[in-house]
Amino acid sequence: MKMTFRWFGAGQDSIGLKDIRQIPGLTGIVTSLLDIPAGEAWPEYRIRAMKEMVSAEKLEVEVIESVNIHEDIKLGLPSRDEKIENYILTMERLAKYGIKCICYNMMPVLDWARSHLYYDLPDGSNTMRYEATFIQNLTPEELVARYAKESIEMPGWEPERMKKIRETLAAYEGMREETFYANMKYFLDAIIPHAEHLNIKMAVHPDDPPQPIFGLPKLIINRDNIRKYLDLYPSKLNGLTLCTGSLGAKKGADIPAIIREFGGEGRIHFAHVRNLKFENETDFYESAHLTSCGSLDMYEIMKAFHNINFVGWVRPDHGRMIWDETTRKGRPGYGLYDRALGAVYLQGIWEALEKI
Ligand SMILES: [Mn+2]
Repeated sequence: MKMTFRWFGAGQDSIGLKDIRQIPGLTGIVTSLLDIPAGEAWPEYRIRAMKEMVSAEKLEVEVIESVNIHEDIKLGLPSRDEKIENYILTMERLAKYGIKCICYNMMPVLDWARSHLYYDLPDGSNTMRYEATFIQNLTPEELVARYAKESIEMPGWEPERMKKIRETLAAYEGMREETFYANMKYFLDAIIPHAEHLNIKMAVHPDDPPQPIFGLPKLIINRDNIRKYLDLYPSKLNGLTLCTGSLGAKKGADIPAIIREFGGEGRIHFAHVRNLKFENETDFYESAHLTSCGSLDMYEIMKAFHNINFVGWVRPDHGRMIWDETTRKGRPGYGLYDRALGAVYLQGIWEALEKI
């Protein structure tokens, strides 16, 4: 296991690489070029500059999260071919600079969604929360406006993209699950041969949360659908980002079993490991990483990774905002301190597993 930490990039993150470097046990960061719209090829000079900046702090960058998939690809529009060509160009350029894994997701229109970005917890910290009925009672525009008001820009919620939300939602209306899978297959058929040639591990991130919002198809949400997606192109390079918080937001999901099954086949390349606390069947808030703070058993999750001899990248995921972080305007879920505590906690479990 290699412990990493998400950094949003120069000018995009209020947390600096110098601070991240002081978190014990990290090998590197996971980053992206957030200002480049989905569908465009990443310029080589930008990749080089990012790589140099990270290397200067003696941190590795081997994982990109994310190179986003243009909506035309998910919808299967004729214009998808040009976007796929740009995607492959980006993969080639990233490989040249030592990138070994690309995380992406197949969520239609909306990226991840929460009802509350700063939900107060009794200990004085705050965190993100998902309340199903709250979201169901909002229009898409209201949800977007809510995010715009409460927060700085968040990845996946770029204002330009959100302006067209009604139009994009309409494009998905009536789209059958099988069509969506066929569009995904078209994409994988095009890119995985290049991933094999470049030795870049492609790691799809599950849909978050694992339930439909505004009637949009949500497919990568459970064991069976992950199997279906990975079977669309049976190559080890067509793999998974195992996100405990996304898959775990469906009550009863057996995450250790999913890790053993797909990890045992070498199909898990990257992992987001975090906890959440259920308030009822569908609603939850994002708790501190410890097992005792949430509803997921983090020891069993790390044990499953240990059992499969996981050698990929792990990062702590969303944390609470603690120690007055909110006033510094960190991105919701991506403060420094609680994620740093999470990184150290997960490494503590791992050390114990190694020594048993
Ligand atoms: Mn995740």
